[in-house]
Amino acid sequence: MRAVLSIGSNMDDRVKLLKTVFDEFSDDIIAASPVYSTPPWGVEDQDEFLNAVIIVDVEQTPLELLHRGQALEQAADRVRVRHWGPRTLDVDIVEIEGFSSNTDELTVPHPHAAQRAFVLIPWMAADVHATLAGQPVAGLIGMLPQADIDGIKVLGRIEEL
Ligand code: PH2
Ligand code: MG
Ligand code: MG
Repeated sequence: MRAVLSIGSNMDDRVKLLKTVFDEFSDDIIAASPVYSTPPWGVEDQDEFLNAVIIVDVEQTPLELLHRGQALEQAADRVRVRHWGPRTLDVDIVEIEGFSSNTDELTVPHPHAAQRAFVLIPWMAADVHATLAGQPVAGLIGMLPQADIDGIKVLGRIEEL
């Protein structure tokens, strides 16, 4: 099963926390974006995030994959004081090939992905031909406010940080 994961951190040692995800999925990663510095979206009075997207191929069910991401969040001593607020580590399933879900536990495709430059820009860096619910990600990026795109800065590949 092929899945697209968006990962983010804006607390503590952000690079180290993102690395825990790259390490966990090292045998499963098909493609990975560089790491980006991104202005906080939604709740703006918080620190900048580091974000990346990884595309994985796993022999797991969607819920098993979700729980694997949640275990990483817990290992990062995840705190989430506010909805959309600061967090040590966030591992979100953006999309799973050939699968959709709308339950309390798992909503896939991710309901906000199309509006989030910090998801779409790394995603396109990992896969130029990416589509979200049938729409090319490149086209979705073109519909975002320019200011959202301008705020996003590439830092480099995780191995170099
Ligand atoms: N995650 C959020 C809310 N806002 N902003 C940025 N830049 N990056 C994120 O990963 C992020 C966010 C909720 O998960
Ligand atoms: Mg999130
Ligand atoms: Mg999340």
